[in-house]
Amino acid sequence: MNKLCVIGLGYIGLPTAVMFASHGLEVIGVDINQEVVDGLNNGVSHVDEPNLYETLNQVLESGKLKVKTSPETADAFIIAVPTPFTPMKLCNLSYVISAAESIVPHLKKGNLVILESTVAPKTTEDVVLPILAKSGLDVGEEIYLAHCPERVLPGKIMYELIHNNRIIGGINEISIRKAAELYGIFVEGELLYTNATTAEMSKLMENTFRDVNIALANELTKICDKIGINTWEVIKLANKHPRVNIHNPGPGVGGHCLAVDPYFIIEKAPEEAKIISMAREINNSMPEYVVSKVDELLYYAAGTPKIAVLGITYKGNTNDLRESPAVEIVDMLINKGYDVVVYDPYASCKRFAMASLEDAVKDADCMLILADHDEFKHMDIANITSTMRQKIIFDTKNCIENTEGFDGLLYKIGDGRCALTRV
Ligand code: SAJ
Repeated sequence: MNKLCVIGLGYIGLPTAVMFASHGLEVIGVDINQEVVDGLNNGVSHVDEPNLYETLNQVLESGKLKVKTSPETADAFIIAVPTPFTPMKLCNLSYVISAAESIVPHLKKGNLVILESTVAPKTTEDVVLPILAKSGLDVGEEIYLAHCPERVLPGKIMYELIHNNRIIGGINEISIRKAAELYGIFVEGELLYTNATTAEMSKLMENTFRDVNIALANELTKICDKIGINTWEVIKLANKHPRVNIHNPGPGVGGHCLAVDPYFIIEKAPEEAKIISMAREINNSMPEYVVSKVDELLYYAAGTPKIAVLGITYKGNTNDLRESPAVEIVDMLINKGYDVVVYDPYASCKRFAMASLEDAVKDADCMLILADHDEFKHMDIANITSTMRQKIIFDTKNCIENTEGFDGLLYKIGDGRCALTRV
């Protein structure tokens, strides 16, 4: 195995291409976006990931990685293109299909094709395989096909690519062997062999497991709220049991994985996927729940209350806005007539009024924390809130640790207190 073509140079494809190139393969990175290709050829990465930049420049300089807009012949092809969901919450395979079609003219006997993109079960066998067969080669006998889903966490991609276990889901034994040979070049975690459809389902279930468990925590929050007890205390005590791990409630579930992958299972078995569907519904209901709590907290506020939103990303310490519940919450608050100003040290959103922390908080009636950036955890709360009109903090991420000197109201999601009566 000498030459590899990676189709799709996004969050996963680019680090993967760089990783293989830095381990000695001749890699052709392909992206349909000319701007991305031009940028990379000038050493500018559109993916901001720790430790990626240096290695990227090394492999570009050494010529091990070449970046272009169309594929060419190689020994192996990796497809790592996005699989967004359609408005009907179905897996949109258009990028996977066009990526697979783009390599067909370049396929030759002995080639290996890997699908890394997260897809609904059976996509490798029912969608990708027939496309590759158009080459006239026998898929399974003359060319090999596997689904090897990525499982890395943004922010730790370069580390996790090497150290995580990797599922190798081949359409037959020889495909598994060939794919294992490829990933064995740099993967230090365990290589886990299975068939393609099982690999697809395992990847989806990892994120679905997390989504369902977060839904359980969010449901618990609503229940504790009704009963009048503190959710965080319940979770802390229950998690003292050695086999219990209740997740954290919050303003909802975002990102391109947990908020998307469960739908790919629901799509295949809507009647059976009851808990999975319900979990999606519960997590999707959290923005509305947060807004109802803001309404309660600001019930007595005069005029048009000003809300300073801290954090617009889908989770802490990232600039990623995809499926962010915070964006939905801000939209809802604006539609309700609140004056909303957003501060985020990592990201900006053109649709909203963004400001510095000081300006966002000045004269505000409520500080609403929607992402747990480290910066927020260690804020000097007493000082920062001193210019607020009403010192009300609503912490939906339970991230404020130090309240020394703060004389206002700190309300946390799952607090169990009626927000209205506390003001
Ligand atoms: N969240 C909660 N409560 C929690 C944990 C998370 O409300 O207790 C929220 C977060 O705020 C965020 C969302 O869930 O909005 C998702 O965050 P996350 O950190 O759980 O997941 P991702 O989407 O950043 O990354 C996941 C990871 N999957 C798992 O941990 C099973 C990662 O390993 C995968 O590679 C990635 O999805 C992916 O690409 O599939």
